[in-house]
Amino acid sequence: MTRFSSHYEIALCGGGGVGKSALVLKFVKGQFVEEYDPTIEDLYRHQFHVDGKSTCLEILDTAGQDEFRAIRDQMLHLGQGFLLLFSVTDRGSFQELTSSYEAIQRSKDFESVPLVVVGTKCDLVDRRQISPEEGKAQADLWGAEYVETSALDNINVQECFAMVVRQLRAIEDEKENGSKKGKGKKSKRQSGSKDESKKKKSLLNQAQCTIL
Ligand SMILES: Nc1nc2c(ncn2[C@@H]2O[C@H](COP(=O)(O)OP(=O)(O)OP(=O)(O)O)[C@@H](O)[C@H]2O)c(=O)[nH]1
Ligand SMILES: [Mg+2]
Repeated sequence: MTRFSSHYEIALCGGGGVGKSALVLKFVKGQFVEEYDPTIEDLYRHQFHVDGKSTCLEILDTAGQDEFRAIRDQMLHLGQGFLLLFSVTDRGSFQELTSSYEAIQRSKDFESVPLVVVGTKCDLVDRRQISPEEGKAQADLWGAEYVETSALDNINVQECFAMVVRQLRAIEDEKENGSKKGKGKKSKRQSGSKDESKKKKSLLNQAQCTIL
């Protein structure tokens, strides 16, 4: 049986005002934040259970506003898994997803990474501009999962973080099974990820941001 990591680093990306901070604050503190205060960069730590197993997440809440993009792009390589957010009420934020996706891809040298596309603010039914089908089709193109959330109504807030944790665990499972099959031989992917974990250490060690 695979011994999963006790902690993972997750980064939230997406355009300004799509609800990244509201989602993470609902997840970590259980509070919905009504006012919009653009993020430069914040870091959170939160322990929770996924499928009966405890895990600690270090969550990087990145800037969506253009003026802070450079800071965001410097930090993305620290993420192991990503939530890519747009607002279902804002087609512009859906179109902006591609540039966030490309920034993630660049930061990970174009290797595939655990990714969940998140359509936020699904409580705003009358203002919807993107259908679930359109959101899912985009996620499928990137080999990602798709989920819709509402930080206001507490819909799928825990679930979107659990989804990315499951993807990370599945990769660990795959690696462990691969190494058993390879009878101790190091695969290219394994040696790469070891280097990466050395280089990466922890978000908490490297982040210049506020830890909340
Ligand atoms: N109705 C509704 N409003 C939301 C939801 N999530 C966020 N909002 C509102 O949307 C606005 C922007 O939310 P933020 O979480 O600050 O957006 P952000 O993506 O962190 O923005 P940046 O930090 O600039 O990138 C705030 O006024 C929130 O109250 C939601 O699920 N439902
Ligand atoms: Mg924010």
